[in-house]
Amino acid sequence: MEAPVTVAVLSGGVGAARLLRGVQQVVAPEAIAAIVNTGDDVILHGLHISPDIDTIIYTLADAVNPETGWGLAGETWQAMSMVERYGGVSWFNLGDRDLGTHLYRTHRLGEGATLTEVTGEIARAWGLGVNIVPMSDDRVQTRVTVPDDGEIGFQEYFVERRHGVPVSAVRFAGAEAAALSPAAASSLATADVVIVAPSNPLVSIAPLLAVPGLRDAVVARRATTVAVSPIVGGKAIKGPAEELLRGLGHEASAVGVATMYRDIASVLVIDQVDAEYAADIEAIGMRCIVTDTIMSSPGVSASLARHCLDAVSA
Ligand code: FO1
Repeated sequence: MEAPVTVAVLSGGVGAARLLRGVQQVVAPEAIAAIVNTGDDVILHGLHISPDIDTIIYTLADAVNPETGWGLAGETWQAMSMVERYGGVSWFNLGDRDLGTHLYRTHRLGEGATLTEVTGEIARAWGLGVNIVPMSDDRVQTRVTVPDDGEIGFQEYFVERRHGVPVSAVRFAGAEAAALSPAAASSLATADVVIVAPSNPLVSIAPLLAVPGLRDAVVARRATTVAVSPIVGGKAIKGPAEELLRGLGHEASAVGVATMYRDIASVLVIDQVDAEYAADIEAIGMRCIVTDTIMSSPGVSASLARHCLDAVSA
């Protein structure tokens, strides 16, 4: 790919962060916009926490905890140990340095800054060139319905209950009233290529598509939109995608992902493991690219990014 391109990546958490690490090896960071899900955001201890934004920023800054894919490497937990001593909320582990991010974000939001503005300040403070763009500056809350407790917040499901309970419904509270962020709107309109990152289709990509205007902006340029399947061999690389898909009546496979994405993307990139499904995916009306999608190294991430760009470039 010769000509300099601009790329927008519809992003959730860990899978998106790994793909973005590959994209920035192939495209100038300043030419990349990560449009990030904020449905995972949670207010705890009076602090506004944006997990998917922070996972992406910390990963691109090479500061993320490599074991977990979230939070900072080399953390200490003194503040949380004090909260625990008092019997406070301690199921959501916030490291001492990570807390500084949430203190700053909460302070700036309280001053009237938008989430887009404060996210830009935090990303620049980590020296990032990639544009990290919240899907909206308005609150959107992913809420899931589980047995016994009814509807709970995403983090209460994912972390407090270790996503160990069945989910019968997912809702994005506030989405219908949320405004697509201006930065997200302009990057979706002007990017040469849009990549749907290998994030959870139901709780990371779906909240993005629920923001009015975002889905239509992607559909309008379906020919230059490529999705990477987060399901490999019927399983998610990380997180509850497989159980969520099954529980909500979707097929937990690359073909199932194709049926979910065929209206918004013209190409689906799948792993070698699922090569046998390429014909089924093409029968659904998407071009199918088979390559390594398990991003075990920055080199694989870069190769995957290049396959995505080449798949939809003139
Ligand atoms: N995930 C966990 O499984 N356990 C945690 O204690 C936890 C704390 C946490 C703190 C800050 C942050 O930005 C993310 C954190 N995550 C934790 C990940 C978070 O639940 C994300 O929403 C998931 O990675 C899904 O995107």
